[in-house]
Amino acid sequence: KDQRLKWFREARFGLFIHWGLYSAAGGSWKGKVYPQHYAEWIETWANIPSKEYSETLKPKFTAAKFKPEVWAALAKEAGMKYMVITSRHHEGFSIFNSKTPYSLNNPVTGGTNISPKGRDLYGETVAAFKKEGLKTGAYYSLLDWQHPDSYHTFSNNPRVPGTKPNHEVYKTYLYDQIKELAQNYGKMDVLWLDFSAKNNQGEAWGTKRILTDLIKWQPGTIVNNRFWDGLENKNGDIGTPEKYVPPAGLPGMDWEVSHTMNESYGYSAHDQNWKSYDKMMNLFLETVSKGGNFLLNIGPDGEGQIPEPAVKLLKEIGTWMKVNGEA
Ligand code: FUL
Repeated sequence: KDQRLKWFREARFGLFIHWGLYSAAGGSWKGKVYPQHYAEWIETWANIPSKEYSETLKPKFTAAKFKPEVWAALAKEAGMKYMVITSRHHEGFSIFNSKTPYSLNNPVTGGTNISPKGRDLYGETVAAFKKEGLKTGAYYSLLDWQHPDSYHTFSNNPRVPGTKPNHEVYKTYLYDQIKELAQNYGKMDVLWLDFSAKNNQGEAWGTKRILTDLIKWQPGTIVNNRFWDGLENKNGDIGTPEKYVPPAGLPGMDWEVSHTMNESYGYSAHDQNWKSYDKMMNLFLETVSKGGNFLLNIGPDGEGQIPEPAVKLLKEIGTWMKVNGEA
């Protein structure tokens, strides 16, 4: 374990990227703004059936201005040492090209891969960051709001009439997709699972089998702790406090705070509550001085553009890093 965690303990600073169909909604649906903090949860806030959700958002999720090499250069300039991107968030749509039969063709939405034709947005991002010398990892949601056999935790999505969920089918799907992520994109430095809700804990998600095999596919990988027993259990390699710095750190374990620059992880056009540079630096310094890593989030929009205030902040942080000899 010490061997696997060596780079992570030295890294201190990483980039979190939330990017999926929700990015194309930008925190509103049919003209109505949903003020809830997490724009990546719009499907739940606005009670949108998956079919309508994907039919509306797939054409808007164009990635037309997506330049992964610019993202990677920006992260490097900011002094970041690793990057974790949402290969698939709770909505259930993947930015990697999954070849499982369900991803290619399914009764709910037709398909769950959302990269524009001929592209693999996850693969392109990972490759660009590797090129800059950063470690890379996949966020992968255990929750899935559109698969008919998943638990639909926190989703109001109606089930397909006449079907009965068979969680074994969903477990196999999870396993197969994580296997693809682990086998098709070179070295995977982090697997960031999110999350097993309390009422479905234990082996409900099949994570024991996944993790047992993951270590064979990717012997060096680090796994976070959001599976099996819920948030912040002690089963994974790293604790993952969300948007707060635990006052006394997390004694006895490695950990990483994920933080947002405004309120939301996913892109939100109306969330302009950007943290100041001073506030951000305070959070960063508080985290690392207590022994944690800081995973700072950006939420690109459906075209793949990082909001201007976020770019500015990253550059300012980069200047601090340079002055302090960190970058
Ligand atoms: C949470 C998710 O529900 C949020 O949408 C976000 O991804 C955050 C990092 O983790 O559990």
